[in-house]
Amino acid sequence: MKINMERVKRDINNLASFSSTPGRGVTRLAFSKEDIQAKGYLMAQMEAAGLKVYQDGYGSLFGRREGTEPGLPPVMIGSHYDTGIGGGPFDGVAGIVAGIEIARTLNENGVEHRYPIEIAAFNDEEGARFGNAMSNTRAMAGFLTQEELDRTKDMNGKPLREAMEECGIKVDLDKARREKGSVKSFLELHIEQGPVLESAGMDVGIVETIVGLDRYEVKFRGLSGHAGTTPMAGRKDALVSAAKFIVAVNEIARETGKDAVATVGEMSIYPNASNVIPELVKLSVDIRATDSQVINTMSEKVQTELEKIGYADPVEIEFKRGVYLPPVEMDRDNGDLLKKRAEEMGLKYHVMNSGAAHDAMVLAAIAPSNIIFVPSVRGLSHDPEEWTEYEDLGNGAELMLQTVVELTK
Ligand code: HGY
Ligand code: MN
Ligand code: MN
Repeated sequence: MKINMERVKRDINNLASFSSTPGRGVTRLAFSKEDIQAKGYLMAQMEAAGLKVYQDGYGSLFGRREGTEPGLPPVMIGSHYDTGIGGGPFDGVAGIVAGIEIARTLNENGVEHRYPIEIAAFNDEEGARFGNAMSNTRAMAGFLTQEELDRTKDMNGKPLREAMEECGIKVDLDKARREKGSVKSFLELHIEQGPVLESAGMDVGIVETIVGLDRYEVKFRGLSGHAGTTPMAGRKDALVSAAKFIVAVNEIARETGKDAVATVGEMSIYPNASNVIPELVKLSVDIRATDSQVINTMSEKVQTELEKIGYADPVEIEFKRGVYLPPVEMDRDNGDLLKKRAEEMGLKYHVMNSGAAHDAMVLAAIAPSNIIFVPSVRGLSHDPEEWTEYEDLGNGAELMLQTVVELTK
């Protein structure tokens, strides 16, 4: 039984074409035109693979290959199909494409299994448009509330609920929610998005812990004014205060050490004109570590820094938490199964943590969840140069296939 990598390559290339920044990486923001195109493509591939296709109350897409005992909870394999801005062709979709290819391979070999298999295509994992993250899987695990849904807007003020309805999704959180035990296991094949596997010469990674993630939005409000006629004394320059904060965030992570990281990745300036003193600056803060205590300490220091700047500078500061996800341990038993299968396949595997957040960290709340990493060339991701050799992706998909056959017996 062998995965057909030509079909995988075809799907990855077709999906990469659904991008709003052609020639500058893949940009497929949640609930955008490109999202609708990609979702339609995945639906068609699932149907062509003989899967029973359905959507849940949050618009997540599933393709079900029935088991001989349909009443049993499914083994679910999948990932997300949205991207960040100017991302690469593999982040997320590689796990969905591999899942659909596994279904085709099982069909071609006439393989039956007791437990049903469901291929899952989740949206809005990146949070690149609405500033949240893992919305679809948080809805599935019951973590996403009506309140969050109602207050969430994109950078142009478009409400999330409205953007979803324009994509034909009438949100029903009750119908999205799955209870603990309703999924036997969740497996996600994902690119590593870092340099570890490539530099260690490893074929696959088996993830033990996924970092926790604490995301904030901060607003600095000063006073616009003429750049030429306004004396320096008495200016209320929002960007100067924001700049002090950005440097401080970087310093806090550096002095924390261990695997602590903090990033200000998104920023908007109003009115953003060369001859006007900046009135309003909005920016994102992304704090991560594998130890929740380290995350909390960094978040506290960030808030203290804001208080100091607010006290010293004549600007108003608003600080709003976007999403908090604690660090998550992957399932040990299925992790051991992955190691055993990898050894039998002669694959060199590396047990490691994930510095990137993933849908598996949310679904771990309702099902034993695990991630298989495949190497990223030069460790690059969230970048148009993101690349994974198809031979490496094939190893990950074969390992996934062998493990799914075992888990669905
Ligand atoms: O941000 C992350 O870690 C993931 O790539 N969404
Ligand atoms: Mn991803
Ligand atoms: Mn990503």
